[in-house]
Amino acid sequence: MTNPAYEFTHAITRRPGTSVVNGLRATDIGTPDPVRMEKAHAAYVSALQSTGARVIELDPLEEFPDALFVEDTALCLPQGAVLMRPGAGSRRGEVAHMAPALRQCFDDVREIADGFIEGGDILVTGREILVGRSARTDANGVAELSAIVADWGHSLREVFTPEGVLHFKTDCSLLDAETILATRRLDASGCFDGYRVLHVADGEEAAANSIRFNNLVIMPAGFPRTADTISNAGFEVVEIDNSDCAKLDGGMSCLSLRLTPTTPP
Ligand code: CIR
Repeated sequence: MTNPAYEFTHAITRRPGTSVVNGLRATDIGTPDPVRMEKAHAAYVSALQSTGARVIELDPLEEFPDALFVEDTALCLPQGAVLMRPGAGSRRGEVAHMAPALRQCFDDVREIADGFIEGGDILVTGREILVGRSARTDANGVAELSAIVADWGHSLREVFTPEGVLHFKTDCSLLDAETILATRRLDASGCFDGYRVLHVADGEEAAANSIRFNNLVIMPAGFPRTADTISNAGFEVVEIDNSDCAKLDGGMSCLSLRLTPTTPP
C-alpha cells in the first residue's frame, strides 16, 4: 500500500542561480555562498534519486533569486496540480516558469487566481490538507485552494502559523501517516490533535522543516538530538547541508515538488 502523502515517483527541483545571493530573507545573517549551495543542492537531488524516484531538474532562473524554492509555486496531489499565487511579489513570476513542467505531468492543472498562497504553508497528511495562514498566504488563497481540493475529494483545514515564522511548514513535517515532526511552539496550538507528534529538540527548531520522501527522512545537517529522535522512531535519516539555504529562510521541503504524475513525462 502506498501513501500519496509521502510516496512519490517523481520530484521537481530547480538549480540555484548566481542571483540566489539576492534572495529574500527575514533577517540578514550573511550572504549565501552559491558554490557551496550548488553542492548541497546536488546532494539533495541525489538523496531524492536514491529512493528510486526520477528527479526533473529545471535550469536556474536568474531573474528570480528565490526560484530554487520550487515548493512555493505549486501543490501536487494524486489528481492534479494547483499553481500557487505567492504572497511575495518578487516570487509571483516563478509560477509561470513552473507551469509547463506540471502540465507535462498532469492533465488537470488548476490555479489560484485571486488570493495569495505559497506551498510552504501547506502540509498534506494523507488524512487532510493543513494550511497555515501566514504573511504569504491569505484567507482568499486558502478559500480558493479549499474549493479546488474539495473537487478532488480532499478536505482542507485551516490552521495557524506562529508569529514571526515564514511558513507553516517552517515548523513541521510529515513523517508517516500518523506522525508529524513539529516544534513545540506550533504543536502547542493544538493543530496536530489526533496525530502522534515528535518534537524537535529545544534549540533545534530549524530541523522541523524536513521531508519524508519514500523510504527516507531528509533533514538539515547539524541537529543531532532531533536526528536521534527521528531515527530512534524507526525512520531512515539522511542529512543535507542547509547552511546556505538557511540564510534565505529555506529548508528541505522548499527545494522540491514531490509528485506522482498522472501522465508521466
Ligand atoms: C522566501 O522568503 O520566499 C525564500 N527566501 C525562502 C522560501 C522558503 N520556502 C519554503 O519554506 N517553502
